[in-house]
Amino acid sequence: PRAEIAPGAVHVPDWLGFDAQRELVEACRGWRGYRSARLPSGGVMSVRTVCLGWHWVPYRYSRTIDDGDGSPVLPFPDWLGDLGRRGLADAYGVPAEDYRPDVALVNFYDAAAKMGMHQDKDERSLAPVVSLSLGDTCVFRFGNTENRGQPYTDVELGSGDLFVFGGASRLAYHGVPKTLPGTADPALGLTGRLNLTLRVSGL
Ligand code: MD3
Ligand code: FE
Repeated sequence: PRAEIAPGAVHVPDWLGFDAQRELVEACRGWRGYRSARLPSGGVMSVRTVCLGWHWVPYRYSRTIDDGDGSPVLPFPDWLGDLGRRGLADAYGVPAEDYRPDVALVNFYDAAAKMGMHQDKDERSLAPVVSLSLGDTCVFRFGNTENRGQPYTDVELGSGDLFVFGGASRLAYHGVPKTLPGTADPALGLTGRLNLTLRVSGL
């Protein structure tokens, strides 16, 4: 079952099987340095993020952890690029051998974390973004390209769900108003929610 929420925005529930989900949770646990990004406005994000390939600091990318100890950013593994290519091909139903994501933002949500409505426009490429969710279900809000408010559609994203955002949806406002604590399968060994977004930096 594959649902086109808007042109270029395709949701594939339960795309990753349970074993693959567990492996991905394990990989996310191995990446160190999750931190809450500080916004220039003074706010601190409630989501905790670790970056692979390029380091994201609102509102730019760099090769070093500029808001940390200045060390080089973790590498973006080949297997994760392969997973992103498979995701894009399955969601759009077309071959995607040219899709080469080089950044992953891995977001961890505890029971209280959320993400306000925003656009992803720090990438210099408008190639699609591939999103994978693990653990607790969340309410994902998919808006429009004009403003942060209505119209929007709320969609629940559960563990193993794939979502691809390309084409006319690439610059749509979106956010996560809440997670649903305690909805993860206990056998997954994850309290909270993880989301990986694979992107092409264009840098
Ligand atoms: C729609 N993450 O990291 S994933 C983000 O669940 C982000 O952690 C959310 O928004 C999360 O920037 C939502 C779904 C998503 C990701 C990228 C998009 C939706 C998108 C880019 C363009 C349009
Ligand atoms: Fe985003």
